[in-house]
Amino acid sequence: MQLENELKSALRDGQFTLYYQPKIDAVSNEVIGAEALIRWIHPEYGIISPAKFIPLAENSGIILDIDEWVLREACRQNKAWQDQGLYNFPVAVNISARHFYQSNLIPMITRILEETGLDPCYVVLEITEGTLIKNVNYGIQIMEDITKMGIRISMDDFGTGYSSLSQLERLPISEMKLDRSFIEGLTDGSRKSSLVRAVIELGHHMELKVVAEGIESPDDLKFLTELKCDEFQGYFFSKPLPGEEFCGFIRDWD
Ligand code: G
Ligand code: G
Ligand code: MN
Ligand code: NA
Repeated sequence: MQLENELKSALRDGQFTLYYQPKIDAVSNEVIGAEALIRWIHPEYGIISPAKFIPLAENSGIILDIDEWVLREACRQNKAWQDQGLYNFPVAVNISARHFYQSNLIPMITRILEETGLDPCYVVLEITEGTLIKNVNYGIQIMEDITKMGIRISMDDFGTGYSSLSQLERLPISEMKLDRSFIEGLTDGSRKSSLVRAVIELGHHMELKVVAEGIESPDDLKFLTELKCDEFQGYFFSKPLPGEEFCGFIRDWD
């Protein structure tokens, strides 16, 4: 409860920061995107994981302000790095389920794009399958409004939540991110690897890019490459990094 009460002042006092984790193209081996991940630098407790405070923020409603701050900061930073000639690739931002159905979502996104001058083609919104449980028809309508703006949508934690395959075909998404649990402990010829292969094929039949999260080892990379995954994200390439370090990572990458 105490942390929950501190969220508002934390936002006001600038205690949140974004880390960035690169996404790597399976074929070209180039960095082709980054996911922005929030961290709370607490004056007393140090770095607090979003796994801990995002649920509290959703509870208290302050998540709307946090999501807005994250989107603005990610767009501002992406535009600044592009202007500095560092790169040209999209930034992916997580939108909480609670925020998704707010009527101010689209106006908020529009305003932030205007303010920051970032082209919408450089923004990806990551939503989880669970977001659609509430109301799939309305959810799809919102997704369509977002994609009409030129923003792409990625289905995060794919395979762990709603997973209604009958609806998948209706979703205006451009990418599915296979949840880490699919990648953990993959071995050749196992039932799990058959499942992952089938899911990746399904994604490709739906004309989606398939991203594997949680790539931690050369073996993970080898398996997922063989299974024709399109993009990778994980500690094997890089942990989520503070902005400065992320710049260094991009400069050194080849
Ligand atoms: O970065 P980390 O692996 O600790 O993130 C833990 C969880 O918090 C993940 O489920 C991630 O999607 C979520 N998360 C991270 N950053 C954000 C954010 O900026 N907004 C929202 N809504 N969730 C986030
Ligand atoms: O739920 P979402 O996919 O948005 O959350 C991403 C989370 O996964 C972040 O908290 C990030 O720190 C974490 N993460 C990223 N790469 C790896 C990895 O290779 N292994 C593990 N265990 N976690 C990872
Ligand atoms: Mn995500
Ligand atoms: Na995920």
